[in-house]
Amino acid sequence: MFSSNRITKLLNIKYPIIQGAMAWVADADLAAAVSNGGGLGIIAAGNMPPEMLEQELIKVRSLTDKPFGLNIMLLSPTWQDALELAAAHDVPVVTTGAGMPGKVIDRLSPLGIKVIPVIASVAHAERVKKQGAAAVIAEGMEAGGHIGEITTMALTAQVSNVLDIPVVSAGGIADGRGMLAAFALGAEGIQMGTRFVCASECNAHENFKHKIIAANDRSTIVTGRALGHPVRSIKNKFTQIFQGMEEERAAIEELDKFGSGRLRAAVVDGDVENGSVMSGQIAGLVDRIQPASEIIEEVVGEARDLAGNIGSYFA
Ligand code: TUI
Repeated sequence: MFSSNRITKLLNIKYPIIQGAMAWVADADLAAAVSNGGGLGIIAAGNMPPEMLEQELIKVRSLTDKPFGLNIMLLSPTWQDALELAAAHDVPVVTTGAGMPGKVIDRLSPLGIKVIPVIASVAHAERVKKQGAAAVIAEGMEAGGHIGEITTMALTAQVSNVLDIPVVSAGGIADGRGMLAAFALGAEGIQMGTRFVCASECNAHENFKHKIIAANDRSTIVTGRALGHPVRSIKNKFTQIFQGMEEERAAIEELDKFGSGRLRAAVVDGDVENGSVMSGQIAGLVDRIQPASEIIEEVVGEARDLAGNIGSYFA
């Protein structure tokens, strides 16, 4: 159903589909389900205490014999612990987010661990390529969570133009149409987050999943620009108050304090009014909970059928 390309070969997977690394959401259960379905499942280290992360790394190997990845979020105070755990557990692939991954590449590449940074601009992409990245994930501002300023369409095409290493496209992709569009722009793989939140194997609170299912195209908002870390999430009581505070130029410390612990509240406790329901703009397209393997087969099948139809326009 998919021949192979540089991403499937690099990662040793069946389909070039990577599961987005979502803090508090992307655990061993979700990662194993995606990897067993032929994609690359990712465990998000996020702000996880190192002991808990180590348990997840042990658990994922008990659930799958397929390759998987670990995401290191570089804004986290514990990112160096995650780095050492990746080395100690010989994690096949490491993705990074929210910063420059030079130290991660220097530490892990000599061990044969493939490092694939998430980047949000052409300049970032060129820098991580020089630092030794195996591939990049070009993430547009349609994505959920911490984002850059460039759209997926503009970013994927421009990054693909300047890099000779493979490009994976992310942000605003949740079906086969998005996959095919990414390929047309020069990507050789896609990363999906929001769609995989609604996988049956995902342990995010039911309220969080239903907030995504109920969302439409205009349901998300970007807050946190004042903090220098813009974050996209679904509009709710929390974003409304936070936005008001930003408009009134509240002190950084006050905003930081107000925002602290909100993602966990939404994902773990299911408080989707006072918590941060991070989600991409494509949430409006996600309308049901289904197994990860079914999501993957559906996306690949749609892209394949559509490629045939579109090909015929040019016959
Ligand atoms: O990292 C993400 N998405 C995330 S991280 C996260 S946890 C969080 N929670 C609250 C505030 C901040 C973070 C939730 N979602 N995606 C990858 C990504 N990386 N998006 C943007 C970037 C990025 C930004 C700047 C990558 C590199 C970069 O470099 C800046 C520099 O140092 O030049």
